[in-house]
Amino acid sequence: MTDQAKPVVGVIMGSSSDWDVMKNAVDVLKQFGVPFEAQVISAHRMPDEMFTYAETARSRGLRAIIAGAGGAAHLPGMVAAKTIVPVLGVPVPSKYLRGEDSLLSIVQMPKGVPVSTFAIGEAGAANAALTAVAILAATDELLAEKLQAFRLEQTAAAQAMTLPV
Ligand code: RP5
Repeated sequence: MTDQAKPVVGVIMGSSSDWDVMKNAVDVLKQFGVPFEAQVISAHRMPDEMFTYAETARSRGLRAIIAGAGGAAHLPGMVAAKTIVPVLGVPVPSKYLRGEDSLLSIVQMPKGVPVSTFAIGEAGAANAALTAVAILAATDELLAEKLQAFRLEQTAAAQAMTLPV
């Protein structure tokens, strides 16, 4: 999956079974009009493709990589090992440990090679994309205005909340 313009954000995941979670990141990128690419890159089943993806990410124009994986979720960390493009890790819920294993696998990077790690599941995927938008907004004033407007919408929605008392 590739947006028409040259992608600036890469969304990768270890399996097509991660898509239901990771599509939440793609939805946010679409909402903000950020050109992206999305594909399956499995760390343990496609290690050579994983390294090529990471090694070429920066020269291909990617400015952030959102990497989702479940279980022994080594994809974000291994991608981060091969690129200086910021890697935003999304723990995908796993069958037996509900993604707590994924979270700990992704977040516990040794000092020196960071992976910015988000919440387990849909919220994490969406927030990873919002962070990618914020990274791009540092040098894109139009995107910054869109992000500010998005925040103000949430403020207004919270202010309009009522309780059944
Ligand atoms: C990881 O293993 C993937 O990220 C996925 O979350 C998990 C299960 O993969 P499948 O067996 O569904 O392909 O590599």
